[in-house]
Amino acid sequence: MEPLSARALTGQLADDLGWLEEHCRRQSDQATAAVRLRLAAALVRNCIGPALDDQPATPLHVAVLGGAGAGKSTVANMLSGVPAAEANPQAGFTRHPIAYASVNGPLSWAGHLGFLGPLQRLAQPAPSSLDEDVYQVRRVPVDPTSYDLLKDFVVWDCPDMTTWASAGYVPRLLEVAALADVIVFVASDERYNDEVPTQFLNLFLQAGKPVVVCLTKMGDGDAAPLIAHFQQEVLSRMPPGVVGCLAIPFLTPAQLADPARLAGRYRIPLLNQVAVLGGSPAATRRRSVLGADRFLVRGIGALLSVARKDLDALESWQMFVQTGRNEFVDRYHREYLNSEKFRGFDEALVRLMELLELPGVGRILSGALWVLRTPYRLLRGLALKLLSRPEGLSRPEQPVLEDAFNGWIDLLRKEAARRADSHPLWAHVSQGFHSGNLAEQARERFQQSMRAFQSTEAEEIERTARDIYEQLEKNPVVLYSLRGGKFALDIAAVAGSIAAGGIGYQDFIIAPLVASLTHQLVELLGWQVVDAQREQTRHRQQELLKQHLSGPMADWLTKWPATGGSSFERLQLALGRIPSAVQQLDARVQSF
Ligand SMILES: Nc1nc2c(ncn2[C@@H]2O[C@H](COP(=O)(O)OP(=O)(O)O)[C@@H](O)[C@H]2O)c(=O)[nH]1
Ligand SMILES: [Mg+2]
Repeated sequence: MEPLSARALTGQLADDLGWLEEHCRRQSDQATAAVRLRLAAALVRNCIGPALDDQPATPLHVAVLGGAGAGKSTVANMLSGVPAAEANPQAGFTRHPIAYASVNGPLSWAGHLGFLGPLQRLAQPAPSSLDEDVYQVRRVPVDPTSYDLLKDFVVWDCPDMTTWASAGYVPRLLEVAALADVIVFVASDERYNDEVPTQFLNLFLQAGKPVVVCLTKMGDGDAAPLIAHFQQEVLSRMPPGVVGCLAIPFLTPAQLADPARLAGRYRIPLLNQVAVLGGSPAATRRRSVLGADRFLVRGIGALLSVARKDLDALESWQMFVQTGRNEFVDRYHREYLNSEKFRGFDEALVRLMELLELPGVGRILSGALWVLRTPYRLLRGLALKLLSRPEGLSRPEQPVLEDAFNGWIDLLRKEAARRADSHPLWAHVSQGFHSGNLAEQARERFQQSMRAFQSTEAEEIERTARDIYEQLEKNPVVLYSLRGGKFALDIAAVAGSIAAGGIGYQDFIIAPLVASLTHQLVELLGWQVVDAQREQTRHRQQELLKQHLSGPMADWLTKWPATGGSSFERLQLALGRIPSAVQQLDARVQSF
């Protein structure tokens, strides 16, 4: 297969991860997995993709993230130096990401295909409370007398992390978190250890993002104890990656309105933490890309484990198809194969015995022996008739096969109905039976396969039976010695017994008896040869059934839920492609 271009590869991978995320969201207990998948897809499209496409490392992106009312907008203003972000007492005021960029800076960074996934860029300025899948870029004028972070960075103010559910505006902040080269995590004195933001913080650290923690709104004297407390209670349980932990105590309205000039005491340490990463943008970007790559490579198992339930359902379906298949084969065996006599083999025995009679002049002698054996033949025929079981016991093959197949399908139908509530896959199968087309399609396939099976089978039986005497016909040396041997045995036995008893009336009884005995002996040997072949044919037939009928049917049934454009087909596609795409991406990132 042609290796995909970097762009096609990242596009496909982000797509597949996105599909899995959607698939998760349809299941009630998969919110965590959906968040991880969303972040993974966003890392591919916003971080790895552009880098592999040679997008310049500048500007770097700093994302301000945290819980509701933590002071994110306030911190975004500290970073940019202008009160451009609407700080608002109303929780959840900011509903979409807003980028603060320098008026003079380039804007090409937003032009990469797939940038921020489903978020559309707003063409017109709008309030940050606009609740849509959008982002906006606000160009801010910078005060030339203070430090300008925006010459190297874009600062992103984001919606609140209030819920772990991957719905509403959470995916929007995940897009920006994935884009970020550095995250400023804001937590206020009142709610510094809220569960949801803390979980997000952990996730971003797993994604290799450097994080600067900003604790806000404490009294001046409480800064140091709060930092110590936060470090002990929260950060000590986190993966590494927190580059700094700062406090911004409660500011005055004047400071809030002019952070560059009036809050420098808190602003400068914060800027230092972030700006240091701007010293070498290429190295910082490379670090972001490697972190994202590691998240994908290490997390691939966890990312795909969301499909565990689907795979389990698929596996249980597969096992059930197999159970049905075993019953199908057993039934064929029980109701047909075991009792089938293969009449062609009886004929083969007759032909074999005929072959052993002498040809030409010998025929007269053979004929004489044949006459001698007449009483035996008559008696034997009678005995066989009396002893043989009635033929009616074995059913013809076709109805047995059809009944067994119907049994198989019925079994699946009932099981699907029984399990329909347990997983969408079973519901899908049950629906397939319900609408009628699954059973119908299966029957059509079965009929086709059955025709192939039966014609191969008939040929095979005929050939094996024919082989029994044809092999002998083709080997004159063996044939003649067998014929001679049998004849010699007949004659010797008859002559011997006459000689032993002398000529007399008794010979009319003894001679036929002895000639019959020797013939019976030879025929017994013949039976053994033919029976062995018959048994072998049964085995062979079982193989043929597997190869032409039960195997292909089981295959087809197993795959049915994942065909015909079903969501399981898409799932299989995603699960099949993601691991190799991650591997290919990793190879490219490593040489990046
Ligand atoms: N007085 C004062 N108010 C603050 C401070 N930090 C945040 N606030 C206020 O707290 C509210 C929420 O802050 P905001 O930055 O909007 O939080 P966000 O929801 O995380 O963006 C706003 O009304 C801010 O003005 C501060 O240091 N001093
Ligand atoms: Mg805000």
